[in-house]
Amino acid sequence: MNEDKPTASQIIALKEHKMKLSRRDLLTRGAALTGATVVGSTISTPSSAASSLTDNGVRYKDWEQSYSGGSLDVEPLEPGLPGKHYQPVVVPNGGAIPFRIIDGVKVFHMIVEPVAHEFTPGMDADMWGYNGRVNASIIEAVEGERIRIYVTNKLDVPTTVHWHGLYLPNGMDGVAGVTQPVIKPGETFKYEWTLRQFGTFMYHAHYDTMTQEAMGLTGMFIVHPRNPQPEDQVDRDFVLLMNEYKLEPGTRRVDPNEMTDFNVLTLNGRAFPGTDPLTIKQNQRVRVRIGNLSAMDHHPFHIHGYRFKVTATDGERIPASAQWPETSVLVAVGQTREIEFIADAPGDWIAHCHMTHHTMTQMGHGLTNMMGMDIKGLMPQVNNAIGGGYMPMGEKGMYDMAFMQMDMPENSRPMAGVPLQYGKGTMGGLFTIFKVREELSGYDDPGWYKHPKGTVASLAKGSELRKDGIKV
Ligand SMILES: [Cu+2]
Repeated sequence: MNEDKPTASQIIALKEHKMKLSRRDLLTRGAALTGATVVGSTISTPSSAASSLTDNGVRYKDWEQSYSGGSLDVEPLEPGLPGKHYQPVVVPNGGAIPFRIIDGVKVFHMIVEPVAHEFTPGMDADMWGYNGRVNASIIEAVEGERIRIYVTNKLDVPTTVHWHGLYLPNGMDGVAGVTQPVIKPGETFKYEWTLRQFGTFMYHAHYDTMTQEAMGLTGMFIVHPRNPQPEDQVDRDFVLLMNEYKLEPGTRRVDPNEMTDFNVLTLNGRAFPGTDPLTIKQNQRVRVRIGNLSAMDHHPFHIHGYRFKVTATDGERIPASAQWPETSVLVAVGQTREIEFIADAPGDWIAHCHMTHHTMTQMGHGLTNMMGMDIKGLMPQVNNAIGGGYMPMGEKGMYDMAFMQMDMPENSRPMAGVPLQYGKGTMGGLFTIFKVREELSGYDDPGWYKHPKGTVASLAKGSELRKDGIKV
């Protein structure tokens, strides 16, 4: 129906007014442009135009004009406030950078600085971060508002900040040398633009990026919709950023030169058991915004006990008809994904990268396979000879390490032996737990789930084996 398509100038006119309009207005305007008729608050359309009037119809029309948010020259809307314009997200092990409002502009102050960072209790590293945190300081804003971000560089090297996935004037893109000079040590730069989109985005250093991201300079950037629709609203809205580092046992400096063998895999800068659980009341609707700014690895993030829907990427919210079900969502380097589910099943549901080496902290690779060998007494001898740091897997895998009294190098954790409800575990790294409870008085860690009697896997009784004809 070519005659029903809006002309380019109509699209531009629509876009110029877009920021001032509610979503219903947008639908109405879109309907007018596509030849639909509007009766009261109900939109009726000729069947030929119906396909362009899905819930995202107007935004898809934008694609004919622009992939980058349209005209820069939009009139900012009033700054959005928590509790009034949006429900703040939850950042396990982290938080939002505070803001103040000056003459209708939301003003943030980011500080790039050295951070003494704890990956998990017993394992610290000297890193770089934003506002005192590594990977866990977020910027939270609202579609349509104008933001001004001051960036103060307290490192002794230059840096810049790139706003990843955001529509902005080219000169605000934060690429050292291409769109701006570097921010020298001690300098404060100013970034300012009007947000013309909503969703889950990221930010990171864009000068000597390989080194600076490997030292910790990444974070998440959340933009809430100006006019949230029922499908945008959830009860718990979590943010998780995935990263990977190399920290040799016995050292405190992460190694930016590592290209493949990362040994500390993190969520919001923390490795299990240092990751805060995600606490949820039964039947709450949950969103998890997952980003990946690892150096080299894509991570399939898997949640036990649930399926979820992939509802958005950093490109756009996915129309309901195109959202797809998963139990693991692959988040590639440089991507974000939003997933949603109803937490109707209580319990302690673990969630982790499904690449098994990414749930092991300080796993040593390139070592001799010890499976089936008797290595008792070997470690002290080897470490004596080479000055420490040798940590092979056990002769029966990680299992025997969990129970062995090992001489651990300083500032490292055993790969196995995390105390859990039913014994010691053999996991670390990119791993956390969704704690879904029938009753909650707050969102602090509620402890381990108390399983109803008869619902936990248990040792089979002889009588049961006999009855079911199982011979062992
Ligand atoms: Cu992974």
